[in-house]
Amino acid sequence: MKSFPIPRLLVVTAASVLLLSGCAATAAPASETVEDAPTNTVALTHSEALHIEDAWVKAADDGMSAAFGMLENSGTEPVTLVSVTSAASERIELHETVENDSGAMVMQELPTGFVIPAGGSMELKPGGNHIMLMGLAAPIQAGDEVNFTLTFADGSSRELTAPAKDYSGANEHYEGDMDHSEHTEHGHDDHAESGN
Ligand SMILES: [Cu+2]
Repeated sequence: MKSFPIPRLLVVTAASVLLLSGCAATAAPASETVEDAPTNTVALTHSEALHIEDAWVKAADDGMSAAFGMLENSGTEPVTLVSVTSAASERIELHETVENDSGAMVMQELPTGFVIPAGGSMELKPGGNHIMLMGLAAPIQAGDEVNFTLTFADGSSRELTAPAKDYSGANEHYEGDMDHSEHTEHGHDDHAESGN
């Protein structure tokens, strides 16, 4: 009895809000967030803006491998790839390859992920940036299709399937790890030498 007029008022208010939202076209439905979301409502997600060409994975029996390809950003703002996962590998990192103090090329994780500028591209290639597979779940053989999930800084994600192929060059970049120089000081490193 006493509650009767109240719901009716709520209905009218809600209807007004809906009408206002409808006029605001692409604005977010919750009115309190409209002012916080200026232009992003019409921009592409990172996942939508990124095109991936010629993706491939290096075939490997165990241990480490890497995935490569061309990342192209067709959007109007930078795309940041922050993480990659796959059932094919226990751990996956985004690596860059740099020259260390002694002139050797070593790879290291890029904590910021891969940033592809608006309208630009980034090539992942042996001896350069790459998606590092650390701890293969099973051998990856040439011809296998490897599935990845890519996650971006805006929270969007996408699947990527890349064929595996044999690649014998630049092995030293993948066989060596950050602790390699310490092993060799002892003179009896019995692993990780196949690339040299
Ligand atoms: Cu690496």
